[in-house]
Amino acid sequence: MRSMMSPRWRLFPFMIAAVLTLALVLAGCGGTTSTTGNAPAPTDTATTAPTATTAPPTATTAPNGPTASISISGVGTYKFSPATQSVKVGTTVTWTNTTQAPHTVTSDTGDPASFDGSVDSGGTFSFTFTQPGTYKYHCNIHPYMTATITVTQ
Ligand SMILES: [Cu+2]
Repeated sequence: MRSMMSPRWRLFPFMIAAVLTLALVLAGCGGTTSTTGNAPAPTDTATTAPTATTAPPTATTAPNGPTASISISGVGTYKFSPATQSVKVGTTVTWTNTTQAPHTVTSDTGDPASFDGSVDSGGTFSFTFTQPGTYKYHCNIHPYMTATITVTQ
């Protein structure tokens, strides 16, 4: 009885092995074909994404409108140069202190607008004139330093 059964039990593991290898081969083929078909999709979005269309924000500190320059000059006796200046509405005036002393750029009155800037040696002060009118100004440290800016339309 035992000798009759033994040949079938010996074949059984080989049949299982054959079925398993067949299943693995089929699964492997199906797996590789499906993944290669989906592969090239995400590369398209990466090429169109990062284009820098906006300019760097360096223009925020510089005025957009017209500009004018006035220097604070002199040795011992100081002055605004030029002492009289006419500009258009919207002009940004920049005072540059070329002397060794500190000064101020101070409006005489608040009409039509007031400004008061301290300018150390080598420093600058800027003010944008948005209203027409006559602006008399002076230096608080040296009251003899007087000047006028006329703003026209
Ligand atoms: Cu001064």
